[in-house]
Amino acid sequence: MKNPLLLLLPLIFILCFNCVASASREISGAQTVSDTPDRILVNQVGYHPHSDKIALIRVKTAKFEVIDVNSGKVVFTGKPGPFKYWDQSGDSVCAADFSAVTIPGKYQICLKDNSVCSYVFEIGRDVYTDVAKASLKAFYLNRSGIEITKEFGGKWARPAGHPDTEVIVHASASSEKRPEGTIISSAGGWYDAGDYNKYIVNSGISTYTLLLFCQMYPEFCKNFNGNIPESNNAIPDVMDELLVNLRWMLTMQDPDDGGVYHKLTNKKFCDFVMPDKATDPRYVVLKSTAASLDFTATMAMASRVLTQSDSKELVFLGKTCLEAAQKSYAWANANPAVYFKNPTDISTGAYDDMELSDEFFWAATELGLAKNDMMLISQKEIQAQKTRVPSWDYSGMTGIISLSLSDLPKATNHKTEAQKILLDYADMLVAVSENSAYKVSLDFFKWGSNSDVVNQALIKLVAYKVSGDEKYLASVQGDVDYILGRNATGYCFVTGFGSRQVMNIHHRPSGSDGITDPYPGFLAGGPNTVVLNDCPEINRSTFPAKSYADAECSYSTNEVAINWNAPLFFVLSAMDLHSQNDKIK
Ligand code: 9MR
Repeated sequence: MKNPLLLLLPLIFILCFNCVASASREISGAQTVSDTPDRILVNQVGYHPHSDKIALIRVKTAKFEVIDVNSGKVVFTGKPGPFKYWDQSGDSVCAADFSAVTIPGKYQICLKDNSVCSYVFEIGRDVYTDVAKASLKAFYLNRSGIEITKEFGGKWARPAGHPDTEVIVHASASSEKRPEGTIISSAGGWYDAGDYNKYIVNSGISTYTLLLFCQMYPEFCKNFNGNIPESNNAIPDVMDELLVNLRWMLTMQDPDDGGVYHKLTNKKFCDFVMPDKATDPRYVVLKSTAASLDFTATMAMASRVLTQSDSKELVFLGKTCLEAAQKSYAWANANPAVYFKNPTDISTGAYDDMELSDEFFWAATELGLAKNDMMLISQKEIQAQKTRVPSWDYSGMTGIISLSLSDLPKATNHKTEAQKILLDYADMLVAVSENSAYKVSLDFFKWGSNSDVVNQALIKLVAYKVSGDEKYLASVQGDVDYILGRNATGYCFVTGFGSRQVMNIHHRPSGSDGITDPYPGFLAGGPNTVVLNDCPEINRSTFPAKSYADAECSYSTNEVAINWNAPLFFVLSAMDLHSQNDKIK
């Protein structure tokens, strides 16, 4: 168990969030300052030399100073903008623009003769490299069925758990050739989140996001070293990592009829124990329309990306993926309304979705692009998609992204239509962030709100790729700043990074390994008011943007998940690349 005092921290944080703490402390390399960093919110990891740099100040002040912590010298003095209220956080902040500071180094922002100072942050070219690498390494750390070695997992090394070579066909998934109780093998893949189950719907969007990254930034992928067991093979590490899950997904298709099991799961969520100690039986549950469609789209996208590879093995796998996609698509069309609902004896995550027109659109789009057959989708269907961020229950936007980036001559008209939708949406997101007190596009806090922030950033990065307009990058910077500390809670939301770190994620291995530090590189779900009573002892804020608890019990705000880390990796790496090239095109 972790230090029990740590469990009290969230409570202390919530009680003291708005109070004035004034104890003095020494920051290494800096002069003694008051412990008041919550009053100046910064990106705690840092900024690229030429990016926009905006801190948020919560106290009234005529000026702010940027101090080089090594020399103690003031390198910039500025005047904050006007106070702006945010109804989501219930407080007002003013913007302190210090973009003029471009020399790499370590800095703090201070007010009033250093009586109030921010956390120390860095300005540097590779400032996101480590956090981007950690966010991909998190997938390795969450791999199912393999040992995490000391060489690649460091102090988070652990024995293998969940071999999933003997998985039981649940009654809901029973078919003629695979009746209830049949044993199948479905090994590998990633654990979904803080639980040890594996869900096709969520795997689909997560794997697609990493495939999209490989498609958009092939050169970056070639040079990227993720320090995973496969790093020495000829395949880029990002691809190696996503192949772990793609190969598992293939095992979830019933070879007899092409339908795809919705999930591989225990009957109920297990206790907080390490993977090798979690030995309850595992089941594949109901073949669903949503799983079959998301599987179709992901496999079709994989076939497009893999067949571009120099590796014969991957080209062959790409063909296998396309065949699998065609079979699952046929199954979904023959079974268009098998909506998932947990059977009465199963209570793990449902990923249940009653609106599947967007999944049908996505599957048809990806299959059309993979087969060079655009007859599968109409302009009308493209126009019918909602402008919402990609999510496990909304696939319209993933289809729009794929069409926007297509080079197929036959898809020219579809592409024009899709790009228009995408750019209009991205423009709307930019406008919201420009007007927002906290400089983000997020204005609605769902479960996993942090993933909405990084998915909004992903949309802007696609818009930048399509248009070359730099305004999108400035807005992405605001999203990255938010995730890394410039948010209403004051936490850096990626484990292992920042000055105010998330310590108690709802993640079974992190909670049961006896190590104080959580597994690094994971994005915490983030504030929301969807569920307020997950920790009976903690009264969370009723303001959505502050309704967060760094407590293990807070599954609704402090869990981690593969569909949240995939866009995190995407965005941090794209920004890292931006600093190397100064342009992401
Ligand atoms: O991310 C999912 C969120 O959108 C839903 O509102 C929530 C409740 O159904 O479930 C979340 O997904 C969880 C999944 O069901 C089980 N593994 C952990 C996921 C993250 O919390």
